[in-house]
Order: sequence, then structure tokens, then C-alpha cells
Amino acid sequence: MKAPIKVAVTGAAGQIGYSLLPRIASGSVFGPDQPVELRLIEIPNALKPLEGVVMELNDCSFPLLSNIVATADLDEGFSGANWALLVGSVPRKAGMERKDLLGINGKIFISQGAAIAKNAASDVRVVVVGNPCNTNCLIAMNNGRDVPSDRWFAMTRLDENRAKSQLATKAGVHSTAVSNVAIWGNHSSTLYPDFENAKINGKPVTSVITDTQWLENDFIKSVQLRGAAIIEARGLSSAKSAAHGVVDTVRSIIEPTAAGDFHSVALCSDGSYGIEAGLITSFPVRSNGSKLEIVQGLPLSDFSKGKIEATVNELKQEREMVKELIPA
Ligand code: NAX
Repeated sequence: MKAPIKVAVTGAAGQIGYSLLPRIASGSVFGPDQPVELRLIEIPNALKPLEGVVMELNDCSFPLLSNIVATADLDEGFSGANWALLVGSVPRKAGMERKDLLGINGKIFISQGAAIAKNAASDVRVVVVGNPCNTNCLIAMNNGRDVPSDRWFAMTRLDENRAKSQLATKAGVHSTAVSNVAIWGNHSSTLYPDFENAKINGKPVTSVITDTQWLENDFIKSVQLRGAAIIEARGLSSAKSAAHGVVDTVRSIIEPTAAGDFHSVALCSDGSYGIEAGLITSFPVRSNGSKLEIVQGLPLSDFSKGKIEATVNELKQEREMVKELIPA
């Protein structure tokens, strides 16, 4: 039997946590022969509901779940973690400006970034889900600089999956027929789902879906505003699909990408495609199972370039709003 992987999850008593934890414990993320230890981190006020989550996880008797630690102490929670899935954050409340939200959540990610650098395993990889996830990740990475910058990620895989579903529905095919969907930029209403490089059954999307008006307007908006549409219909924000996005994100980092395909994740820009180095930006990526790289050389039309510039500009504005949270 392999040694357990230690997976720290913040916001573990929240709704994404509720959908995500059984997926990790059952082997959907790290495989059917990989034991896992869950290190669940919450704020003190949520330790009681977290106790209930732990009871339910125990009641599942998952064969791969070797141990559960539930804590509000960051040092304890991140101790020895091989993966840190940062889901917890404070939701935006009525009357709150984006700057206020960035400031409140930004502070959370200062201490979490530092605690990861201090306590986690030397191979730790971090996925930030809590919004605004790109900028939260930027703050955590810059406050946890002992962890190399290529280990920090923010989730845009849910946006990729949403885009695939929209394209598949329009083309009348199953979503598995859709590949090469790059999400560029920020996980926000400015994100750009790149239909120009996407494929359906191996053919360019633009040769299968010839309704350019739809692609350039309705499609992009439907992906950008999908989170709001879910809230309107369900009265709650996406949780099951978000948890599935986390599963897909981790798997697409640790498993080799299918030949010719790519996935999307936000990571520390190295200057590719002219995007300022150091910004946590969503790119098309490929993995060989141990190393992740940004896919180079995708053709970008002026339309795509304009959309990418807009979303990257928003990331720069967010960085400016939290500049006092980023050490020089
Ligand atoms: P919930 O409000 O259900 O749960 C959040 C949990 O985080 C709560 O239990 C809360 O106690 C905990 N928490 C707050 N501050 C914490 C801290 N400092 N340390 C540890 N835990 C803390 O939200 P949920 O629906 O689970 O969503 C979690 C986050 O994911 C939100 O920020 C949400 O906006 C974000 N999302 C990100 C997505 C993405 O694609 N990147 C999509 C889904 C989701 O909207």
C-alpha cells in the first residue's frame, strides 16, 4: 500500500467542500490505489458544522481515507500537506465593493500563503478556488515565496467545462467531442473562452458552428455569466460543478494530457503571449504527468487579442487594489 497523500482543504464545511471531500476520499482525484489523509481547515465558528462533515466522511468508510484532521489552526492544517486546496473565503455581501472583497479575502490569503510555505511538504502544490481566485492566488504565492511559483494555481477549469457544455449543446454533440478549449485571463465576468482554437470532433469549432454572432456574443457571455445564472436558478452558487472542476484541475496537472489537447488553469505567467510575467493568468496548459507547461504558439486573432487584453487588464487592476498585501 502506498503512503497516504496529505490533502489540506480550506473552507471544508462550505458547500463546495461538501461535494469535493467525498470525491477526494473515494479516489476520484488521486486514483484508486492512493490512500489520502484529509486535513480540513475552517474558521473557529465553522468547526461545529465541520464536525458533522467529518462524521459523515467517517460514516462512508472510504477504503482509501487513512485519516482526517479538522482544525482552525493553519500551521496544523497545512502540516506536511502535499496539496493545498484553498476553497474557503468570505462571500461578497450586498453593498460590498470588489475592492472591499479583495481586501477582506486578500488578508486571508496572506496568512495561508505564509503557513503553506512554513508547514507544507516540499512538493506542495496549491489550487486556489475561493474568489477572487486569481488575485487571492497572487497574494498567497507572494506571501509564501519559499514555495516555487510554478506550484501555485487558480481554478478556471469550471469555466472550461462550462464552455465545452455550451459548445456541445449548440453543435448537438456530447461534450466529450469538444476539445482544446482555452480559458484566458481572470476567473470573472471578463474571462475569455477561446472558441477560435477549440475543436469539435477534431475540427475547428468555427467550421462546425458557423453562427459567428452566437460565438462572439451569446457563447462568451453564457460562459462569463454562468455562475450568476446558477445562483439565479438554484438560489445558491455552483458547488457540485465547482467541486468537479477542482477534481479535473488536479487530475489535469498530475495526469498526462491527451495527445493534441490542452486544458485551462490560471498560473504564474512567464511572459507567454505577451502577458506580464508574475500575474496569475489562465492559460492553455499541457501536462506530461509530472510537469505542466503553457501551450505555445496558438494563433490569436485581433478579436481574441482584444478579449485577452481586457481580462488581463482587469487582473492588473486587481493587483493594484491589493498592492499593500504583496511584499516587495
Ligand atoms: P461557502 O460559503 O458555502 O463556504 C465557504 C467556507 O469557507 C465556509 O464554511 C467558511 O466558514 C469558510 N471560510 C471562510 N473564511 C475562511 C478562512 N479564512 N479559512 C478557512 N475557511 C474559511 O462557499 P462555497 O460555495 O463553498 O464557495 C467557496 C468559494 O469558492 C467562494 O469564494 C466562491 O466564490 C468560490 N468559487 C470559485 C469558483 C471558481 O471557479 N474558481 C466557482 C465556484 C465558487 O463560486
